[in-house]
Amino acid sequence: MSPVTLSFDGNLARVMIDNPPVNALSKAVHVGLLKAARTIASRCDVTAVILACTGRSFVAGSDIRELDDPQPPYLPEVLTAIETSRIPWVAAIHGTALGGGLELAMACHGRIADSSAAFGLPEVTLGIVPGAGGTVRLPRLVPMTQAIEIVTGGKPVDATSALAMGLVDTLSQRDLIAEAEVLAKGLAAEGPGPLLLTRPPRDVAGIDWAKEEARVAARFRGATAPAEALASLRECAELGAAEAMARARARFLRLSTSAEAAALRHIFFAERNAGQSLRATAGQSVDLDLCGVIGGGTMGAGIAAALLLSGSVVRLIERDALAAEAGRARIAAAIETSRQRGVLSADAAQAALARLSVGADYAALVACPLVIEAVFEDMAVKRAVFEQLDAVMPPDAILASNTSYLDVDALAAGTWDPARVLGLHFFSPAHVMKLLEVVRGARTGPRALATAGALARRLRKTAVVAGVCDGFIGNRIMAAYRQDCEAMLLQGADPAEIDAAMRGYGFAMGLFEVQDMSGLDIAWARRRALAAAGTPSMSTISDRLCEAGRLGRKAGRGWYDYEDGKAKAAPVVEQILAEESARAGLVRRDFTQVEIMTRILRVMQEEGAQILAEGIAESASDIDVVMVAGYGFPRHRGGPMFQKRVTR
Ligand code: T1G
Repeated sequence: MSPVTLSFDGNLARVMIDNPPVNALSKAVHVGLLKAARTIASRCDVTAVILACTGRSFVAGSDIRELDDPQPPYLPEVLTAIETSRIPWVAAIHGTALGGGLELAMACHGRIADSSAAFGLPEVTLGIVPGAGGTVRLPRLVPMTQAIEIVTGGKPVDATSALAMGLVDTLSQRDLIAEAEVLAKGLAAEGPGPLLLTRPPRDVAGIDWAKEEARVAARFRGATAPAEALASLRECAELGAAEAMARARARFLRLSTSAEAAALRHIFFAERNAGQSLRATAGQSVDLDLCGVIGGGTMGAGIAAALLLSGSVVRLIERDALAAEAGRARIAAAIETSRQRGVLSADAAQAALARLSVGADYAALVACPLVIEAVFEDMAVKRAVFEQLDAVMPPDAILASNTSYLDVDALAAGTWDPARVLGLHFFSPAHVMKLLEVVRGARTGPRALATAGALARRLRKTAVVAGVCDGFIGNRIMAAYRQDCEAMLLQGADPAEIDAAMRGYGFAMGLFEVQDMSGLDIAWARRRALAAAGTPSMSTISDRLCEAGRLGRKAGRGWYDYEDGKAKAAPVVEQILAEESARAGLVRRDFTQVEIMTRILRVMQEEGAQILAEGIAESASDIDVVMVAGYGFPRHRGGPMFQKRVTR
């Protein structure tokens, strides 16, 4: 059964694509569209064509699964058949028109959209460039500066913006298909008009391409696709349409087989496959319209803000009224930054805050089907919270801890029903970061797991299931490579060399820059607590820095000295490294960037393999999702386990 159907209503042809879940352009859709175009071309009674999609959206792009083995007929052939039709085609767009879907719409002679539609060319997020004329047709519809942002940024634009820039002809007011038919009949009456490709690109005269190239390179450090996409746009401005199309297609085919494209396709599906076990669980989620949060510090406030932004009513409990009000202020600030970033309107922000109540009495939580604690990261403190919860909460409430490494089984063991206890490890800022580690305790039940899955979907987060161990998945891998980096410091490397190697690989910041930014004292306090509990954890160098008051950027000195906000090599640190190397009996030697990064990757991969072997992670791709979404691993590298697979 073809995913493309053709029907006739008088002299109007209707071409419908029905290829769930997102009407991706598969080979079968190409075949169906080509067949429909040829049938329509053979009919002398047809005067206009409507192209639309069933389901939730217009075409969301080529089927990504077919990109590494494309089969004819290829999309450009389909688009040419439509574009050169003597009968006008009108695309009726709802939902999203992305990638090949927008290229398909631009090959039509007219475009109408409903006001909720979004339009984009996200190919660069997959390590490729538009492969079916997007970089040649788009600048003939919209000004080049806007085409540059859409193509190199990969982000969608909304319907209002699309209308304003000329990407669509009109927005439907009531009935998209009926109004599309009116537009089509109007085009039929006017005649087909000049082909889009015969028009010049818009507003290219003032473009400083060298400046654009520098800007794109700086903005998308390490990734090649955005720069390649800009090159296609420049060719559109400087060459004829046919030559520019041919070059863009060649560039698309070359990039489709690149390591970067393979990595980005991997992580695209890895993110969508993560947390599958949460969807598969037989349990039933609790209602998330009312949630409780305990602790209004950075994490608690971020979690409360995320819940409020999702539409939930939130009850925040702190140790006293003063702390509760401080928590409210933090939550208000988080929602205000979301408003300033355009995530929500001023009215919606006000309504969100109106759904928040704060206090110091656990009794206020009784009606909450889910309570998330985010108090100080100390087992005794958290145990006390769970004891209080156990005393007041009804038996079917789910109790979650935001702990980032503590033993969730130990917390659960202190409650009368461990099945309702699990970990929900958010990443700061919790209302922004997409990753959520769902820590499944040995006795966590299906309702708790189903609730975690529903919560992740509600908050539009990517949930990864982790078993209980010190650090779960991400923090455990980070602890492993941090330990090896400090070993390299003793063997002769310096912090700047290690940070440079990581930046060169594509990390936004290196390990020691990150530590200085977040503060060395947090890990120091944990090491001292572990030592006091009889499980010392080595980090001699870092301990000496903290003892010397070198707590990081906030103290003006850490691994680096800071002057006017700029990091400089610190002679004190070099002295400490020399002393500690001597104390360890090591002769310091030089390290190359390749050796540093190879070693960091190997340690990540070995720890990841151990995490898999212990059943802490459900798949290697889940580990990649955690490291990319939560620990800065460069997305265009796909993750440490993907790198292990491709560089065997
Ligand atoms: N191909 C194949 N499957 C896709 C897909 C695609 N393009 N897009 C989504 N899916 C699947 C996804 O794996 C999931 O499957 C389900 O649809 C729902 O997706 C020639 C070459 C459209 C904004 O990059 O951005 O066109 O897990 O969970 O959150 O120049 O999907 O249910 O089995 O993400 O509502 C360009 C990618 C391709 C768009 C919807 N297009 N997709 O988000 O649902 S390259 C893209 C998205 C191209 C041309 C080039 C999002 C979405 P399952 P979801 P969502």
